[in-house]
Amino acid sequence: MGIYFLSDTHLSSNQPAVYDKFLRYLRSIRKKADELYILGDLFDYWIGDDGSTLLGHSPTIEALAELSDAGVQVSVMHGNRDFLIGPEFIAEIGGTLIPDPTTIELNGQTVLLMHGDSLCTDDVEHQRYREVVLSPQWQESILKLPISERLNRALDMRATSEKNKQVKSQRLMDVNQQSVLQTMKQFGVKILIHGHTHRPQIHHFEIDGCEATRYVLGDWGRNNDAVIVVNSEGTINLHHAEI
Ligand SMILES: [Mn+2]
Repeated sequence: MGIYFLSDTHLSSNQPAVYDKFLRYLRSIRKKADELYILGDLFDYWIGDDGSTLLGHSPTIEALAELSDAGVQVSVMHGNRDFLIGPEFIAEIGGTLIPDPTTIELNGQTVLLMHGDSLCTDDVEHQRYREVVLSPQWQESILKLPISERLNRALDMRATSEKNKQVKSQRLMDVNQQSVLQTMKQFGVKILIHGHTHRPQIHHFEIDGCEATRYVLGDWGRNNDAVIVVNSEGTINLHHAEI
């Protein structure tokens, strides 16, 4: 049995191969997982829980609900694309919405879980965007709009984000190490797991003379489907999603 972590599947009906792989992966872990943590950007965009059928996401809801029914504890964190995931979706899948950041205990050690974009502090523009879209007032005003209007806005935002990614430097879009250290110290942790940057990797460094580790999950779009599986001995493994 194990604890599974994944992020950045960016599910969208435009990417049927990724969608299919994700559904097969969920089925494959049903008998092996105790817990599944989805650390943001499960969906490429989300226009409110009432828009899930329109976007073709019923299969994901069903697959996650099946996982919950099988006894797997499913926890979902918002990413910077699917921050409008709400209580209705969470109830439908039988899961829990966890805040970003969240700490959990893993084999006697406290582990910090984040989506990761809040650590990309060099990208001032993204931090400003984050502040807007995470404000309850903004979210409330968006959710009041008709579904078609919400969809148009989501597609616009997605296009802008793709365009920005092409002109921003690689360094700008990665985490800022000072922000990593500061956040890990603030939460008193030596292990951090996050996604968002699409750079699956294990980084070792020191915090106050102690060994610290940052695990980065992959994105599923470009065959970067790096997930984390923590086995019953508590070993943390980062590897491709095996089906
Ligand atoms: Mn992201």
